[in-house]
Amino acid sequence: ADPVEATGVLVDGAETTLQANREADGTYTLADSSRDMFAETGGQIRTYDAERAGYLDLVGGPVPEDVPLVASGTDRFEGADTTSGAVDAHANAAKVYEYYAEQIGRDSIDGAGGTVHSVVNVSANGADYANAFWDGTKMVYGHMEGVPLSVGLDVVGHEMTHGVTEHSAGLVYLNQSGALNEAISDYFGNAMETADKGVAMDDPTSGLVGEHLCNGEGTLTDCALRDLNDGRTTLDDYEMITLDVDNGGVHYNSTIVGGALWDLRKKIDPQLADQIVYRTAQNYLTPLSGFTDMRHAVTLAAESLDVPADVLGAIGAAFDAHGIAD
Ligand code: ASN
Ligand code: ZN
Repeated sequence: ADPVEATGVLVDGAETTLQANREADGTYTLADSSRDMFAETGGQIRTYDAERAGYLDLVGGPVPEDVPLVASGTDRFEGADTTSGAVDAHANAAKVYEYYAEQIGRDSIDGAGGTVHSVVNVSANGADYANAFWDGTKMVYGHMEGVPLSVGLDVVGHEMTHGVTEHSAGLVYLNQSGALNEAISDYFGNAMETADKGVAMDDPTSGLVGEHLCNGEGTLTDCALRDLNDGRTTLDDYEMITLDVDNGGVHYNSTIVGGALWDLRKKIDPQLADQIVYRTAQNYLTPLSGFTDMRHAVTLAAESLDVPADVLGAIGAAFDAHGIAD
């Protein structure tokens, strides 16, 4: 590898530095081997352009050989590499990598400096695929009304956190365990975005998920997919949804727990909250944990960090407020 700094134009028009690779033929590719651990592991952050291939053909397994690593003849990535979402995906994957490395102490999705693969610009039968997902090996991103999903650091953090969760708690993506899986992804995606954008935790928009994906008018709240501050509680709001619909409502019931975690992050030192939630998923959950297990797991994780009593009190209050009793 021959690591170089390149320049990318983001969807919002701003320029950003991208870590790239200079290939033997003189072209530049979105392959970042610059991270400290990558020197030992050979890992990279790699970004590919599916060129509107159908997303279903990309689910599961390694990136197919006919899906190219994003390349440029110069050290600038712009034009089609911007509209595809590749520049934003590469820049945001690096931010998520850095957050996990520096704030959490985790090296990459697998915790061992493994390669991070992002595929942008997929379609649904040629039309926009208005979603993004982690498939067990890689992130895949479509467009929502023309806007690449990868522009959202909260979205990229959410998807990469699905990978982290898969390598730890392994929460089954159904019903309550699936909603916990979603809540942990929302939590870290939003933690990363608020830190990056300098949004205060008590700002009413801090809990919005996907609020920067909008194309055109509308407030951030109108644009958002979900709101961790939506105030939902289990007692009133938990819905038994059949498994045919959203895996039993994993994106619907998630804000009940995500809201409790977000309340906690508002009440205590956010970095301590991140450590507690991270350790919860690493050490105190099992694949079929539910909401009550989560309350106990968060408490145990906090105790393992020798937190003061007021932090334990804040955990209890956050779960109480969302209808999850001891
Ligand atoms: N964007 C969704 C998510 O990551 C995709 C899905 O339904 N799994 O939660
Ligand atoms: Zn998700």
